[in-house]
Order: sequence, then structure tokens, then C-alpha cells
Amino acid sequence: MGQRGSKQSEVRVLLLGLDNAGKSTLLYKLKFKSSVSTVPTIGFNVEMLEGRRNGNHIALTVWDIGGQGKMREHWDSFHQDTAAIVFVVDSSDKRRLNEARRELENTLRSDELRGRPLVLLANKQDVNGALTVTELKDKFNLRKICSDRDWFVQPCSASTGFGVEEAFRRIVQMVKLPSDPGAMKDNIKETMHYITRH
Ligand SMILES: Nc1nc2c(ncn2[C@@H]2O[C@H](COP(=O)(O)OP(=O)(O)OP(=O)(O)O)[C@@H](O)[C@H]2O)c(=O)[nH]1
Ligand SMILES: [Mg+2]
Repeated sequence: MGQRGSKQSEVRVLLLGLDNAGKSTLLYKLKFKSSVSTVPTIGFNVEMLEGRRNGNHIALTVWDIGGQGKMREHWDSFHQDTAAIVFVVDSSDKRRLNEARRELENTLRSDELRGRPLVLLANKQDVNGALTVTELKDKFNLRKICSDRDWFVQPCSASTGFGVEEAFRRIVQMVKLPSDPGAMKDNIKETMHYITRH
């Protein structure tokens, strides 16, 4: 139930990205405001975070899914009912950018994620030589691959906390709420799409 005088919405946010990108570090930085030392995630972590938008409470259930190769095969089983995709990139790891881009493109092709907003986090900005937001936008060709959804790139460092609160505020602003204008129309469109394909 919402607090007195404000409505409460509950939405699900999917945190994806290659292994070692910094997803779990980010999740716990947001949850506990401190740096937690992580181990590679086998399976997933899930935490509830609270945000506010236009005076209303939003409860975000954030699913942090392991990014290792074996885990990526299971990413699509987490797509359903997702209100926003947060894709975390290790901006300092230039060797794995193509791999990250491929995984992002695969994810964005999902029917269940159609029209869902994307927040791309250019993480590890504290590392010397990390790619900038502009460089990442170009490398990922975001303007093109996100032509049918809202998207935003936020620089951050999950370790130091730089940009982390801004990232969260941006996610809260962008999540698709069931009450958003057009959401019902989208639901009908998605249902029709599903029916015609199955
Ligand atoms: N320098 C730096 N290191 C970071 C940052 N964020 C995470 N790390 C480190 O990167 C490593 C991997 O972080 P995780 O949060 O476990 O990565 P993950 O994306 O959850 O990885 P998987 O669970 O395997 O998918 C850890 O050693 C973190 O301390 C950052 O912003 N800057
Ligand atoms: Mg992890």
C-alpha cells in the first residue's frame, strides 16, 4: 500500500551486463550506500529499492543477474514484466566492448522487452583511460539500436559512488509504470503480437 496521500507502484528492473561489469557492486552501493566486496554472481541477487516520481512512491525490485557466459543463456527467462533495462558496461575494458555490445543487442531484440527504456551505465569511470559516454554511445551505436525506446547513458563508478545516485534517479524517471499513458495500448499490442506468433 502507498503512504497516505501518495500512490505506490511496484516495478521490476533488470540489471544486466557482462561478468565483472560491476552490477552487484552497484546494487549493493545503492542498497547499503557502501562498498561491498563481491564474488561473481552464480544465479541472481534481488533487492527492493525505493524511489519517488512526481510525489509518488515507486518500489523497484532490482534483479541483478550473473553475467558469465553460462548465466547469459538464462537472461531471457528474466525478461517478463520488466519496466526498465539497466545495462552495466566496464568502460575500462576495451577488449570486451564488442562482446558487451553483442549481448546488449541480443537483449534489445527480445519481444518481452519491446519499448522498455534502457539506461546504459558507463561504469568504472574511476579507472584511467575509461571510455567516455560519447565514445560508448558511438561504439554501441545506441542511436540506431535504441530507435524504438527511451535510452540514456550515465557515467558512474560503482566503487567510488560517483554518478550512482544520478543513475538511480534516472532509472526511477524512466521506468515504465503500468499507469503511464500508452501502457495499456502497449500491453494490448504485446498481447496481440504474442498471440500471432504462438
Ligand atoms: N575500479 C572499479 N572497479 C569496480 C567498479 N565496479 C565494480 N568494480 C570491481 O569489478 C569487479 C566485479 O564487480 P561485480 O560487481 O562483482 O561484477 P558483476 O557485474 O556483478 O559480475 P558477475 O556477477 O560475474 O556478472 C569487482 O572486483 C569490483 O570491485 C568501479 O566502478 N570501478
Ligand atoms: Mg554479480
